Amino acid sequence: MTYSPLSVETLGRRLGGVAAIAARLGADTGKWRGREVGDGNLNLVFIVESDVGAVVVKQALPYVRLVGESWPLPLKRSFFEYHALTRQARRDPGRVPEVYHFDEGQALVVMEYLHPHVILRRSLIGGVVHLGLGEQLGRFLARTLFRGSDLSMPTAERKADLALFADNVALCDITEALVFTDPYWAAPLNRHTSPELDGLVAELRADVDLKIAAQELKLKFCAHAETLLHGDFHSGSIMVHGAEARVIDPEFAVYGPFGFDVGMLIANFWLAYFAQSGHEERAGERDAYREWILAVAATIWRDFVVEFSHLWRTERSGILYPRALYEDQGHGLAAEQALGALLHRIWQDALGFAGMEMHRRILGLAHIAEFETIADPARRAPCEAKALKLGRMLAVARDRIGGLAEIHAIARRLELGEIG
Ligand code: SR1
Ligand code: MG
Repeated sequence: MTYSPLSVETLGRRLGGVAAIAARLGADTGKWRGREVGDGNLNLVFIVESDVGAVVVKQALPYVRLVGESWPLPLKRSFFEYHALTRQARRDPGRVPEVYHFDEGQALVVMEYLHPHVILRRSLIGGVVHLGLGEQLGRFLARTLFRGSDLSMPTAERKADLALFADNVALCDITEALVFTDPYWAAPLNRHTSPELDGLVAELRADVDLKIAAQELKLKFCAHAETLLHGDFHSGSIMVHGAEARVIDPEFAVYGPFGFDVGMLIANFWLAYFAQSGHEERAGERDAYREWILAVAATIWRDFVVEFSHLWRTERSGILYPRALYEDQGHGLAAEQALGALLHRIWQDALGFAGMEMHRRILGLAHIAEFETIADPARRAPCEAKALKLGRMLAVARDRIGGLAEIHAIARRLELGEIG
């Protein structure tokens, strides 16, 4: 059958014959209840339930949902999502939804319904704490990034994956344009809180050091194929329930630099930090929550380092930094030194990517609910301005920033209006 988008009405007829789905919902499609719940920028997402079970059906549309049919987008992104999910499931078991069925022609993935999980952004807007969040996300980053690289994989397998994901051209193109280029000029699809931010936006577009930083980071993203990335790792790609976090939506998966996913994710916590004052009914009522957000960011990095270092010492079986050259020659200390240098470079890259993400979510096409749900522009703009300023510092000074404590001290002072 040629590709055709699903609808609530056609779900039963189109999917009823798939054994893996019938095994979960029952074979009587008359008892299936479907609803479309997609609120992302690209795809259709259905929850299909019956009295005996539930599944999620995610189907790519041949265009960008956020923009419409004027922006065509290959269906093949569903293929990349499926392949990324299978690899992430092996590299960090239990952290991504289980895949029940993949249909390449229909560009659809049927997977585990995470319930009663919600998108992490909703919690960050609502002021909800999730214990263990930073630990789980830091470990996921370390495990997927280390195990997807030449530090760990048999190199023939790694090169085959590099070739497979290299075809994810259209989604890379979105990132290359929307993250690294468009925020820094008056690109047609850009928008920002106007007129409140007009002055700052003009300043940033005139900032040549920032433009250079953005293109240096774009070069890393395009050309440094170090490991398999999630590729779109923000708080809309994480579902949470209590103390459990699950990672979804890796359709932007591609080989890229270790620091990319790390920086994009941590940036989303810093964005949420600056959004809090727009959601407070009384000034200061979210002080403790703000501190929790910074603590999560710090824990992500800390546990990324801890787990990555553990894997370096126990699973370094790829062609890079071979044990034969280090430990087996009595040069264990040199291996530790090499690890430290690599982590330091990942840290600097991550800060740069974080700066880009903080800018594009305020200046570009794809904004985030943390800010968008602050209805009053007079309240939203100061939150966004603080994030833009921190983002600029991270991008331009990424090789001169000591540690998270330094960044968080600056974030607090920006928040309090002590610096601007
Ligand atoms: C046109 S797509 C815009 C954004 O949505 C996705 O979630 C990615 O973040 C992309 O950059
Ligand atoms: Mg997504």
